[in-house]
Amino acid sequence: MSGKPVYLSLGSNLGEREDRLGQAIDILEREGVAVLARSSVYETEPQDVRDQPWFLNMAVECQTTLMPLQLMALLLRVEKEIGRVRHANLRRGPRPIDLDILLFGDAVIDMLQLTVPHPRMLQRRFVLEPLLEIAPNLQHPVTQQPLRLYLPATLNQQVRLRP
Ligand code: GSY
Repeated sequence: MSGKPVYLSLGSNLGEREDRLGQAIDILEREGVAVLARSSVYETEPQDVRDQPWFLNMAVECQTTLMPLQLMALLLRVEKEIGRVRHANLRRGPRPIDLDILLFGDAVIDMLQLTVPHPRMLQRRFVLEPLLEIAPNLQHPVTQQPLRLYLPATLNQQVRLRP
């Protein structure tokens, strides 16, 4: 499969968190997404809504023949299959699985349903740290700056490698 590298962020803070991350990767592969690299699993302090369990987060590099909106629809299906019910009144609360497109090659997409690069990725250590582990030389397609330059400003957010 040829094509540009796509980077996804995976997170879970409900139930058997590590199993859920693995399950999500298995389903993506079953659906034809090639997972080329996966980061370590990190235990991370919740952002936005602070009063909730810590997350496990990781990043993966994929290749897919899907277009960005098709990939987003697949991620929503995977979330559903793993048991996530989206609550309109609890948008940033606990979840068995959360899957986000961080980068889709160097595409810049600004649609109602989907924004790529992910709009909050540069402020989140739980995204940057796993992503830089598997792709230390990535540049942000909008700012054209190396992603590693954004990490220092996030170091107050607690993150530890899962043993
Ligand atoms: O945006 C993804 C869900 N999420 C997370 C997360 O995955 N990890 C951490 N540490 N905090 C989060 N807050 C939200 S919302």
